[in-house]
Amino acid sequence: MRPFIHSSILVLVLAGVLSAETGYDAWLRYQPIQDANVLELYRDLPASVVILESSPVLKTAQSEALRGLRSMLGRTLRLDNKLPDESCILLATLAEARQVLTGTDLPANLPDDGFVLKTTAVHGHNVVLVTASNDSGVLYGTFALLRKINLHEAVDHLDDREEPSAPIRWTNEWDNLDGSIERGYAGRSFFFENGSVVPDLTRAGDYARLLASIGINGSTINNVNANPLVLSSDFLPQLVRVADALRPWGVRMSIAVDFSSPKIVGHLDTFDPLDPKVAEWWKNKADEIYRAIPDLGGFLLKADSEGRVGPSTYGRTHADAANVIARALKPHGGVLVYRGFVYDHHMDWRNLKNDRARAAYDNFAKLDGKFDDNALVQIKYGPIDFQVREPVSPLLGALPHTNELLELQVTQEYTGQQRHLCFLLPMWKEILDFNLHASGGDTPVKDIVAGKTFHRPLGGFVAVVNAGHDQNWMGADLAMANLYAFGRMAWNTSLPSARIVDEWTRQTFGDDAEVTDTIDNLELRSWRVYEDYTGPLGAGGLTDIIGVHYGPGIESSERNGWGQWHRADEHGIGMDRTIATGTGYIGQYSPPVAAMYESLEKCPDNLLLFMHHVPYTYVLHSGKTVIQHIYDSHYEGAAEAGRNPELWKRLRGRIDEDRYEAVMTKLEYQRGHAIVWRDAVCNWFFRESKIPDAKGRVGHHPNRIEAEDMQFKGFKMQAVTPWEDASGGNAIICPESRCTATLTFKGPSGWYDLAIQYFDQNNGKSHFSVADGEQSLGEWSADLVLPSAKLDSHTSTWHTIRGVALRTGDQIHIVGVPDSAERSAIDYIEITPEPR
Ligand code: GCW
Repeated sequence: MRPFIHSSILVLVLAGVLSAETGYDAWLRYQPIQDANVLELYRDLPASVVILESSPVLKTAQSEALRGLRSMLGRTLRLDNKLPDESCILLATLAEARQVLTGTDLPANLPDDGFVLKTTAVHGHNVVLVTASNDSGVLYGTFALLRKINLHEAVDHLDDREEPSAPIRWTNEWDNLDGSIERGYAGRSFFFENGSVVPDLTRAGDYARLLASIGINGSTINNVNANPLVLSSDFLPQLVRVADALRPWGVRMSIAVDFSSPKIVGHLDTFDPLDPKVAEWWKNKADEIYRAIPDLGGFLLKADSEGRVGPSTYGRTHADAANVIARALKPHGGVLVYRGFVYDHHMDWRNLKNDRARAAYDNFAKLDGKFDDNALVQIKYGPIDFQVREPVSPLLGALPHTNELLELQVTQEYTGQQRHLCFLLPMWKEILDFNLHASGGDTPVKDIVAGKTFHRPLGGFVAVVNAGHDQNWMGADLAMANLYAFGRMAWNTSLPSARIVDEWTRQTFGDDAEVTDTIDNLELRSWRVYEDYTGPLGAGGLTDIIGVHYGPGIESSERNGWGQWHRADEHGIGMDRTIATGTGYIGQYSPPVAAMYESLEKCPDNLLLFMHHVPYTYVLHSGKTVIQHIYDSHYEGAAEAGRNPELWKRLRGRIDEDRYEAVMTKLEYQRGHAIVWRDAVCNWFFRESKIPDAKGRVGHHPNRIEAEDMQFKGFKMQAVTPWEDASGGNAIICPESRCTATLTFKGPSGWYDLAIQYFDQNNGKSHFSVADGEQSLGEWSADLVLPSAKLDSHTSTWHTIRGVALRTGDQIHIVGVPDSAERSAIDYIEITPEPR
């Protein structure tokens, strides 16, 4: 018998116990390398890491190198501030490197933030050089070096040069000063609470570290629906603290401002952008802020949109509004970002020529060339609003003389709010690679927004992230891939999706092949799967448009002024946006693109209903009718989402238990909610079109027993609105303190899975239990955080009890115990033979 446990095993066991995986470290876990062959790759790595100047960002780079190498290689390097008489890792700007590495061939220049990794030598000693034209570039190079090691790549003969695709790579955070986050799905703000900046900004600094590691160089920290108070002099010291927290990571803070600030904060009698008093006010305000925060990135402005005031108050243009602020920022090197998301949300829905999709182009294309050089127009990728499928915004191709930013969303506002897995990089890549033929030739979106196509001085990429206080930043472990992907894509628009996701998986979960294959595959399929069970053929807008944008709400988009119309009726579906007979939207594209969309024959199926109104019987390129496509895609998508828990199961024991369980819970939830989506959409279109599903599925659920068909004690029937949010349009609710619903099992004896569809509101935590006769089968609390206090498609949830032995004639009882306003509502139970 061996008397001792080997000490390295003990260390490992302890490390496993001590470091519960919360997801906080995200892709920067720097997992210790165990494999001796891999460790061997780094055996000759130098023992010291050197910086020659102690700027905050270079110091950050040095300590990050120490941290990463210590964690991955188990080695603690020496920190030096001059070249030692031995080999070293040198983190230096080009100017510094030139002075000490006289014999090394260094690039004459590099664009800001670009870097070089190079293995070289000085006085016979090996030097691993990370160099760049600015400090941030050195930091990005350091992260690149660490990433290589994290991915187990050799680093002994380095000769890499990387340049960012575009100068601006920012996040927008829609954080309110009260600590809430608009369209945030990961808890409260880590910047603000109760009208102030939080006392402890550690978390903000850790967030900046994550951003820096993927090359993001700026962050707008407050909601575009801006509180004017951010510009009050009293608030400035607080902003200074946030800027201080982000600065060591090379992340420049910027702020969203309210256009009426000269009046509200400055007490002028006007905010007319052409009034000299107003210009003076903006100038003084910028001077004041830059005295305190010299590296502020600039201001972001949402004006004349969704109730925000803007230049229209005085009959001025968006360019007038942008320029008055841009000129105030210019002397300080700041930029003014003006949102292109301007539309009328009181449009008359009866007028078939009205079209929200036209708005951005109609508002801005005519102003091309009128914006100052340090102003940018930030344009959402599609003409509507972050839908699961939209064509590329035509405005992106219509501003050759204006700086542009492409706006994407990491926060999954319309794509499942992080409760559903939806990895958006494949969508973003389609957008980036889309050829707008803006100047007749090849002009992919990625080159236009980077400023390359039209030789603009500024340009780039922005993502609305809305990271929050939840341990894992986005509220879901797998959703973090979207943040990682945004940064990597903005840094290098040519990196393939598969490469980016695989980098993320390896760094986040380790390099076990089963783990990487499973997670990469789940992520890469997930956007298509989500699109399949939510929105068909570019129709968009099948969610609850005027509410929380989460579950299905097929008609919510219609008969109101918000303009996300799909115009489905008993005959057909889709918006006619053609030049010939429709809203003329298609005419906003260049001729080759317009010709593709205008023609029914050439229009791709996946955007058909965005561009055309067609009957349900219209036959797609796929050979299916539109209605059959709607049914099939929803059934296929839900079935695919339904398989995800099974796939995830393979990872039990291969990753840490904490994240295994957390992800499994999410995937199980998604499986049930995908069915809510499938049924609501299919039932609604069946009722409307009256065309049955050729495969006989819609409206037929052989394993389903409606709650209203059970025998109940205490429960009462309740109609659900809209009707498609509940199976059969009805649920049962418990108005008493405890209610029971009973059914007699009529199937053959055997093994079954039971799924109970219930409603988990956010105004109570009711309790459910299920029993077979006297024997308990399971119990749970309805305690998910879902965005509604009603019986509806947002709260409809299911709970599965697997592997139950049932006999014909068994009595199954479901007991509900309500809590507060949540009345233990049940929609149905599904009893399915256990899959073999
Ligand atoms: O998508 C919509 C959101 C709003 C948001 C707006 C915008 C911040 O539903 O919550 O407001 O877009 O982008 O300005």
